[in-house]
Amino acid sequence: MKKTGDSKKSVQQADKKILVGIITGSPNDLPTVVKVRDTLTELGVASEIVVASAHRTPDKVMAYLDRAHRENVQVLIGCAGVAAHLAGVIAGHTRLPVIGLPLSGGVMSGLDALLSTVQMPPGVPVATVAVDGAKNAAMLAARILALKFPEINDALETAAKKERARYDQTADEALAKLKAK
Ligand code: C2R
Repeated sequence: MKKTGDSKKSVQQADKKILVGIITGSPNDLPTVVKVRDTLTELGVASEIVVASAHRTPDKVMAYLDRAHRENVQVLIGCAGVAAHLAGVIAGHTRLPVIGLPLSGGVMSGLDALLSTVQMPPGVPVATVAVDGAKNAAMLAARILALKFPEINDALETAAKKERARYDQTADEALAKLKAK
């Protein structure tokens, strides 16, 4: 039964137009980066992940940006660790809004990636979220899209209501649920 439901969902997802392009600097980043796609999927937003590096495969980054522009992708998310120039390079090659997701790892636990993503020169903004802030990268992309797509605004409202419900229970109810996990 579950299998049928899952495959239905993935067909629906496949039918939807990709609105968010998620580019990440290494296959090793994927365990964190996939959470961006998962959150967007929960909000009904179709996205795709492409592994490409401004340092190692700059031609692949440019080829993806060409395709993203042609296919009317609306928001781009650049994810990278250490010397994280990827989101900045993307922002230099597009007028689409670019969100930067700095990733932890390496000797500085993500501080290096945070600074190299956020400290952009004036005129080339990268809206940078917290180190490993996959959920917020997705939520910010959805908020940008919600300006244009009312159904995404509705999905954000529903998600906020669900979050609110966690705070409307008593401490004892919350404790009981935590113990049952
Ligand atoms: P490997 O684990 O593949 O050696 O990569 C990746 O995002 C990854 O976190 C180590 C780290 O290097 C990052 N990377 C960048 C860029 N390309 C890869 N910061 C870039 O273009 O900015």
